[in-house]
Amino acid sequence: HPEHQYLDIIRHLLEKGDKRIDRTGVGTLSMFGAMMRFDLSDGTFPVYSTKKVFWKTAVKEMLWFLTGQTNIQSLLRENVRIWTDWPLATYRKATGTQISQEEFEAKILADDDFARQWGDLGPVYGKQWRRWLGADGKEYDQVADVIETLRKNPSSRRMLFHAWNVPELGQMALHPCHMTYQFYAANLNGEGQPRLSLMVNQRSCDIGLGNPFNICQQAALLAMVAQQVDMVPGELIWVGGDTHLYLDHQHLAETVLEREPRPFPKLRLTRRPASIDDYRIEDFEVTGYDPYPAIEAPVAV
Ligand code: UFP
Repeated sequence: HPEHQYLDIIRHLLEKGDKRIDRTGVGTLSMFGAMMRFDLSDGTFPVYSTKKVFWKTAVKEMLWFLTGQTNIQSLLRENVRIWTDWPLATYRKATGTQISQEEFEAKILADDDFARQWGDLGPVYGKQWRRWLGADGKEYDQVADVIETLRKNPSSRRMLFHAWNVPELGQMALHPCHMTYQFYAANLNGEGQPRLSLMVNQRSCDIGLGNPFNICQQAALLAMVAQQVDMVPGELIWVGGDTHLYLDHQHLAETVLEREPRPFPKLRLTRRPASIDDYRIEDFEVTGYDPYPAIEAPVAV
């Protein structure tokens, strides 16, 4: 089962991970250089089964990246709360108040001025993917450029988008973790549709909470881009730099290792939207997802 790739990384971290204090102060068991490959050509959607993954939230985050937005207000409207911790911490520090997450989110939703002042994450993924500001003053839509190249010159070796915009790193709530998305099309002259693969380079990976999310949202992206360029999904190849287990996620690690993976679900896009900008969560039909129970674990901020 391909999910054993994930479990093997977790086992390796528990047994041989390098124990260190990290930026968040929580501490991790860490390794450098990990890889997983998922064959998606039969419609497989790699949502791990050994703990329940809230794949809709992950796909909604991917759709939000694609809009180019960077304010949590639009995420909260979709009931996605995964980015709140960072602006909340900034707000608490700046004002010296102990406002609750619920109260803070309610204010972001209700008050546009408040959202503008406190809800923006800085130039994170969406901004860099869709509106990278060049030194020439122009904005570059890297996602549209990749799609155009896939249509016009699919054997190109230059089909990628990148979020590591050096001069803007300091303004981001979090430096990009999943950094580069590189595409590769095969079977361009054979029978049947070309196969589109995606390799993601993730410089830093929280294996307990981040990775299960990242893998399925990256598979969702591959499905959308493939559909837009009339190809079928091939492989998702995931490469991790500093791949780590937070020390307060050891219960999560031990629990998933006790569970035998169940078959991955299938993904079908129920319609063909006009462009990469027109997908909605309702377009993702996932069947056969039968996970073990979710495992609560704290996010390191
Ligand atoms: N992280 C992920 N995936 C993500 C994301 C963050 O694993 O999509 F946004 C984790 C990795 C790391 C932390 O534990 O967030 C970022 O911290 P740092 O910038 O110090 O690497």
